[in-house]
Amino acid sequence: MTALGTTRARHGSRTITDVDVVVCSPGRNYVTLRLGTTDGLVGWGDATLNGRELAVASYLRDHVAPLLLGKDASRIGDLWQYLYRGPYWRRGPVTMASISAVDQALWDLQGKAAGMPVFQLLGGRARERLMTYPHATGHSVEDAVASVAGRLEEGYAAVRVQASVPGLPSTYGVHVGDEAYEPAHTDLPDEEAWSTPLYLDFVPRLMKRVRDELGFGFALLHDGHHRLSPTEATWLGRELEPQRLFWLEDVTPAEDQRAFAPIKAGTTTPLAVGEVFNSIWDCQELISNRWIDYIRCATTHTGGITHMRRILDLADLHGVRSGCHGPSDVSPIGMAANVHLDVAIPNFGVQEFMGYPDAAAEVFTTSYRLVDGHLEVDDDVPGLGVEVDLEAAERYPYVRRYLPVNRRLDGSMHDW
Ligand code: EZ4
Ligand code: CO
Repeated sequence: MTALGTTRARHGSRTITDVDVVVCSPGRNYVTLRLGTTDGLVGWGDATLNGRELAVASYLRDHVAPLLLGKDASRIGDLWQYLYRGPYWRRGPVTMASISAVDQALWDLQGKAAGMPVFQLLGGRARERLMTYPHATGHSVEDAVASVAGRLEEGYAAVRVQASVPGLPSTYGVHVGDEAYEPAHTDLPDEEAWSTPLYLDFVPRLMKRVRDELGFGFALLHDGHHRLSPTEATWLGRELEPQRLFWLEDVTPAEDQRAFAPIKAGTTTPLAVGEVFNSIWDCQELISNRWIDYIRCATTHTGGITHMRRILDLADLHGVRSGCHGPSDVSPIGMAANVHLDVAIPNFGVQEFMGYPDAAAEVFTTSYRLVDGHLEVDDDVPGLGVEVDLEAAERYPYVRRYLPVNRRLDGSMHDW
């Protein structure tokens, strides 16, 4: 029997013939999907879920790959619906990272088949370059200020700053030793310590020092990493108002959308959230009620380009701008997907770019690059513009790494 609307390939179309999942660790773990088609094209997608990489690899290998073989690679929207509605069990980070990788690989293939970069398929270039923010960190306020100053000298127009909270043995977002900051550590989770009073006492002083010494001529950002109650978050937002932040990120655990209503009503410090979101259902209230200013979803964790476009369009309707998550744990493929969207959408805000371990450049080569603190993408490289060297990937096998956990000073669990 022939089903209506079947996604089986028709004559002359591009059929998916190979589905491979590669997990490699050039400095940190990445989950990469490779799709091959009958016309000899290869598309790449990113499914990296920091600390849970193998669950996504299994979802793709064991449950998605059999569904893709023989399908028409040009039907991006229909395959998205097939993978989202098909399993009955919707959403969740593992499922949505898997769908993201497929969707990115299909857009990559579509661009390569058309001979165009993906941003052309998304409506074309809307800006020449992207305001991009890196991380500045320090073990003291002085070090943090110097770190911000160094980033400004490199040409960045926006900088996120985090510094060690005095009295705590370690702090989120601060480098350890001379190494660049990386959230996940080898083997079992590090245990970090947390004190809300110490944090709240410190951050306003830190941000004031940055403004006092370096002025107001750049966008200043800070990440609260989901640790405050709505009341504490409102207090922090108010304290920071004189420093005119570009945004205060993830002030409260993100699954409670309505928690943002009193924060937004209580402070004029702009709010950003969304790096842990998986779908539009995680942020539709936040956006449609204008409780946030920036939506932080990453293309890798939110259903790929197809679904991100939907979120970003909803955001544009409500005056919310983009600030795609761009840590080192979104692979250069996922970063390329962010960049192609950023270049094309009307409501771009800023792009995070944490940078990558040196070894990652042996595996991934991109058509976007950092120029004077701003990301730019080539006009003439088709698809997402990322090349993946599978022999290099083989030199860096998977290494178990977990994100830290966070305990209050009495030993009980807190949000990390
Ligand atoms: O902790 O990506 O804004 N950036 C962040 C990151 C996240 C990591 C988690 O895997 O919050 O540093
Ligand atoms: Co963050």
